[in-house]
Amino acid sequence: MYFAVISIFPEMFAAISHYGITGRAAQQGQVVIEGFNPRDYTTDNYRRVDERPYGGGPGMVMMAEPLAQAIAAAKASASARGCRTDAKYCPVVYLSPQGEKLGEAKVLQMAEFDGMILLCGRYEGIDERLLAQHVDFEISIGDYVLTGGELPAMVLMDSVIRRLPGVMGDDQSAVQDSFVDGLLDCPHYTKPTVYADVAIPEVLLSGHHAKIAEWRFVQQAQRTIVRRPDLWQAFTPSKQQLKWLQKAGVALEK
Ligand code: 9D3
Repeated sequence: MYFAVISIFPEMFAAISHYGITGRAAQQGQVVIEGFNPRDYTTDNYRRVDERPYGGGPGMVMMAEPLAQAIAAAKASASARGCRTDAKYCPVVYLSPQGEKLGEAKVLQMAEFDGMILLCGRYEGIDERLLAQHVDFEISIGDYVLTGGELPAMVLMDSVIRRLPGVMGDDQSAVQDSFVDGLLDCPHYTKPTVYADVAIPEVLLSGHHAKIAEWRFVQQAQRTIVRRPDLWQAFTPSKQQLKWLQKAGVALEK
């Protein structure tokens, strides 16, 4: 999968290109991450990418032209790398507080693209005419205020890259995780068996795989009920899970 990032701080993306599972995916060529700095597409001596807003007010606004040039360069590179540049296959995505809030369903959809061009804003925002002409959709990562779109772009890339076939070490379907099955994760324990005078739950040492699966599911359910009643509301237990919940005395009325 191809990622172009349009950012005045392209060096920030070392965090995702060089470390951990995403770093390995980049090294192995499963993903290509390429930065385009709008400053490189300016024509003035100061390499200005921002200007004062028409109508007044605080802060600065990113100018359209350098961003348009950077997007054009990104599309040319995407094409040269065999990525179809149609919005259907390689959309321009603006990371924006006004965007649709990112969730695992959207991540899974986005993992189907050939690539994407991620537009990262700084300052107060971007000239609306650039957005209207070039942006296919907008994504927010949540309702809190950040200083720019780079960290949200990396959050999006990380969540998409780990859904690509062959990126996670083991069989992906075998990797149990929160949100995929709609519940929070169970607690995890490793060596030593006693730490700070606290022993691990005995069932985990039993070697009884069915009992362990049951214990883990009940833990997931209990945590989800307390911490994320919204997720519990949307969860439909299987027959087996219903039996486990009844046995554990977990109330089912929602
Ligand atoms: C005065 C109005 N500004 C501050 C409230 C608006 C504003 C502009 C630019 C707020 C944040 C930003 C920078 N943030 C992003 O570019 C951003 C973001 C975020 O701040 N939170 C969650 N998701 C995202 S995606 C991009």
